[in-house]
Amino acid sequence: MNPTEPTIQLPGGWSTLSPSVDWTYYFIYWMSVVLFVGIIGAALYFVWKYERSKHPKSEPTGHNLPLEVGWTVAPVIFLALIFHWGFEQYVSMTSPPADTLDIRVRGRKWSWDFEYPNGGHSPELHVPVGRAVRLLISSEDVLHAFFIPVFRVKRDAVPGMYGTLWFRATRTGRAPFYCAEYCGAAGNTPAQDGSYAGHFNMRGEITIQTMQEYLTFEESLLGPHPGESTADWGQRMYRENQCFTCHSTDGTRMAGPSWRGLFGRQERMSDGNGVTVEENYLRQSILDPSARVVEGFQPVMPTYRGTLNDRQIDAIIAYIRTLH
Ligand code: HEC
Ligand SMILES: [Cu+2]
Repeated sequence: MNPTEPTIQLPGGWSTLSPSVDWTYYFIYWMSVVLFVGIIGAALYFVWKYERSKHPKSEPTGHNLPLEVGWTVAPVIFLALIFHWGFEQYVSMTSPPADTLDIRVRGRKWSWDFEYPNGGHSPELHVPVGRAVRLLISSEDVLHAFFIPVFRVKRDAVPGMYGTLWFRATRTGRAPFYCAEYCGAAGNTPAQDGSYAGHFNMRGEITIQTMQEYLTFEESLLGPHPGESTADWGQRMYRENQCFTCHSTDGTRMAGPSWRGLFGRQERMSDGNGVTVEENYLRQSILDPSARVVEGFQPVMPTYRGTLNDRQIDAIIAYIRTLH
């Protein structure tokens, strides 16, 4: 289905849902225009034509059955049609196809966080063109609503439950999204950097791109932040992947060995062999933890194969090297 051009009333329609939504909208709109002009026009005409002073002796003529049946049945047919289209569209809007690409959308005062299938987070929303995308929407505080006008989709973000919506974009480009539920403001006092915070901050632009570009973006989320050194990125991986629940960096013994002074250390494995800790050993410990178990510890570490990619493992090793 082709994208549609913007009009005075509606932005361009960029999803497979938009043509039928727009058709229903314009049908109701033009029906209202015709009825408004017709009814008000007829009323004015009759006021003029049947003015009391022109017909001083006239009496009411009683019923006109065909006319009354007609003006009851005709609107009922139109309303039934509108209901039918609306219901049909509601059903297709709420039943995504089976193979959607799922992105988590979290609203909070006053920003959105998008979490991609590979676990990467970003304040930016990128989606591939032509692929069915499902948004899983939730809120961390108050009511928000996620609204993408070009796709003709909107969904409340309700604390304590998930809302979903789906769409299939029909063209690439950038288009605005909004929070469509007033969610408060921080008051009239600007923050230290001079900015005001509130509901109006929860708008942004969705980027619709080819699958290749989208995958590149998604992959980049797993890399270092701009300006972050490899070791700092590794430290962030240590936090984000919760390695800290078993590994300290200050020498404290937890469920796993501390990372302090780990690099270059001589260690004894539970099979009695000795190891000097270097890159290949660390890499194997992360991808295949039960291959060589440090003496005195239980083999409880999960594998991070498929969770951490090569660059992330390099970054963690760079971080470990800084822990003397
Ligand atoms: C559930 C607890 C647990 C978590 C979570 C955990 N580990 Fe471990 N880790 C262990 C244990 C126990 C050992 C020692 C036994 C072994 O070698 O398997 C260990 C050993 C290691 C070693 C070898 C240490 C040495 O002294 O030789 C490395 C490197 C390591 N883990 C990296 C990581 C990284 C990176 C993460 C996070 C991405 C992580 N671990 C998360 C429990 C954990
Ligand atoms: Cu909001």
